[in-house]
Amino acid sequence: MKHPSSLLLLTLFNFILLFPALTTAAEDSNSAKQLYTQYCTSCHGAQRLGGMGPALLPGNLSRLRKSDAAQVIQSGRAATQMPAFAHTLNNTQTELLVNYIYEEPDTQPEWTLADIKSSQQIHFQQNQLSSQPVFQADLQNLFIVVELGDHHATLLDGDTFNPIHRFATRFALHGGPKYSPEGRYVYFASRDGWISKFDIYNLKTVAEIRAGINTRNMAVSFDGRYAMVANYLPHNLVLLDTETLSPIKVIPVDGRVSAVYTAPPRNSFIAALKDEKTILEIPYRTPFKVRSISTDAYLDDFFFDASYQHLIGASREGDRGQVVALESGKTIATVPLAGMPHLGSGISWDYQGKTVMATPHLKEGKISIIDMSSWKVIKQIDTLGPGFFMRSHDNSPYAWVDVFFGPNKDAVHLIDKQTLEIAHTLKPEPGKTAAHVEFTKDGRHALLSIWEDDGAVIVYDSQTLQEVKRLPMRKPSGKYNVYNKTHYSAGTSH
Ligand code: DHE
Repeated sequence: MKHPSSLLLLTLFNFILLFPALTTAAEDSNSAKQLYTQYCTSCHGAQRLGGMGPALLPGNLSRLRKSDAAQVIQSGRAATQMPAFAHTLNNTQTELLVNYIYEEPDTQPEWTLADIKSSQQIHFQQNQLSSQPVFQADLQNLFIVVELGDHHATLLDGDTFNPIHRFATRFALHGGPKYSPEGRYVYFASRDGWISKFDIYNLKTVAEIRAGINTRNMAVSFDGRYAMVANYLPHNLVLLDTETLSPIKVIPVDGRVSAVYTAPPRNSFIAALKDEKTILEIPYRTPFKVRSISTDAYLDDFFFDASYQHLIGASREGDRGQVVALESGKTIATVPLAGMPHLGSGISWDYQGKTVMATPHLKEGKISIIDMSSWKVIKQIDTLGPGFFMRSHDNSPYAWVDVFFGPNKDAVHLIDKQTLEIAHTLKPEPGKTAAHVEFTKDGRHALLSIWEDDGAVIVYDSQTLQEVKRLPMRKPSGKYNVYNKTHYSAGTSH
């Protein structure tokens, strides 16, 4: 047995040894929190639940090593709004932040069916509103333009290019809004989980609901009855009834959902997971039973052939795409595609009697052209830098692609769809980001964003490439034409 004085000495010794360590740990955690508040909260949310940027919780970072997370903090992340902090944060501060974002939160974030239900806001009952539009225009040739600069959207007449109505949206919309089949309603998803239903005929937001904490995107069924929301947090898909946006079902999944799309000929929604090598198919009918298809790789981004028999998907890190036959669930081909192909931006057209698809790459200045019957890359076109969005129209000889990243962000290439060469390069406003094109219903005009806070939408004659009109807008991002979207035009996003 030890003498009491030696015990005291030992305790003191331990205290001296431990105290600085304890203080440092406490200080570390405080300063990590301070650093997080100062540099990360505005995009990733005070509780790390996501906002403009994704949620930063261990469950959502499972595919990212800590060393890679440190690299992202120091150098930024390609193809996202994440800036580089190398000049602001030293290595110790970066390490503190990395450890902080991999810590489990004090309370696990939850967003249950009850939470979803209680967030629902019905601003107008559908039967109180007119079934006739309160303005005159070709209802099939309307555009919704999302203005990220001040979180608004503009309804634009696609014949006169006059704005019809400008309205507030939720914070940080992401992904293309989705129309009901006849084009009366448009549904928006925000990165922080809000789904809004806007009645175009009455110019009113009629219903809203928060379907998740950190949302990826949403899809609307071909018949317009259901909306499916893909979430990063919680890890689930949420099925809504489009009439009131009431939730029908929460489908828990393993990890984050990469994206969900509607597959009209299959009468189903198709989603892919980011943290499991899995595709999910959910039919548009009760009881919405989930079919699970295993894949050989993670799918961060994917695209379908016109018949929705095949899905081509790729992970951001890999060097090849996978082609999955949806009926059999088998991977039938791999396609060499390095440099982060952005398959979600892919478009397709007829080339020498076959269908080809084109995809930009987020990390390399090139466009890959893939033969959709042999699944071979038939050409890679060098561009002035990595692009984000591609668009065309059956009546346009060109596929338009931006150069979203790098010093040539003000350039837009027009690829001749029959020679597969760059036919023109436009610089609509030197020094300003030019991005995302959409065509009018007849393809005669192409609308392009000057993606800046004091930006504009420029209307081009799509044959002569002359500027027809310039409409000032606050950081206009995507533009979505009712006809092209509701008819699943090959040159546009679905
Ligand atoms: Fe997007 C669509 C994923 C970053 C603006 N983007 C999509 C879709 C996916 C996706 C899966 C299709 C959803 C749909 O339309 O239903 N986006 C990703 C990413 O993984 C990535 C690289 C990283 C991330 O932050 O999530 C990313 N996206 C951005 C941006 O930084 C952009 C430029 C600005 C922003 O809003 O955050 C951006 N993404 C868009 C837009 C669309 C989109 C405008 C719709 C394009 C369309 O024409 O349909």
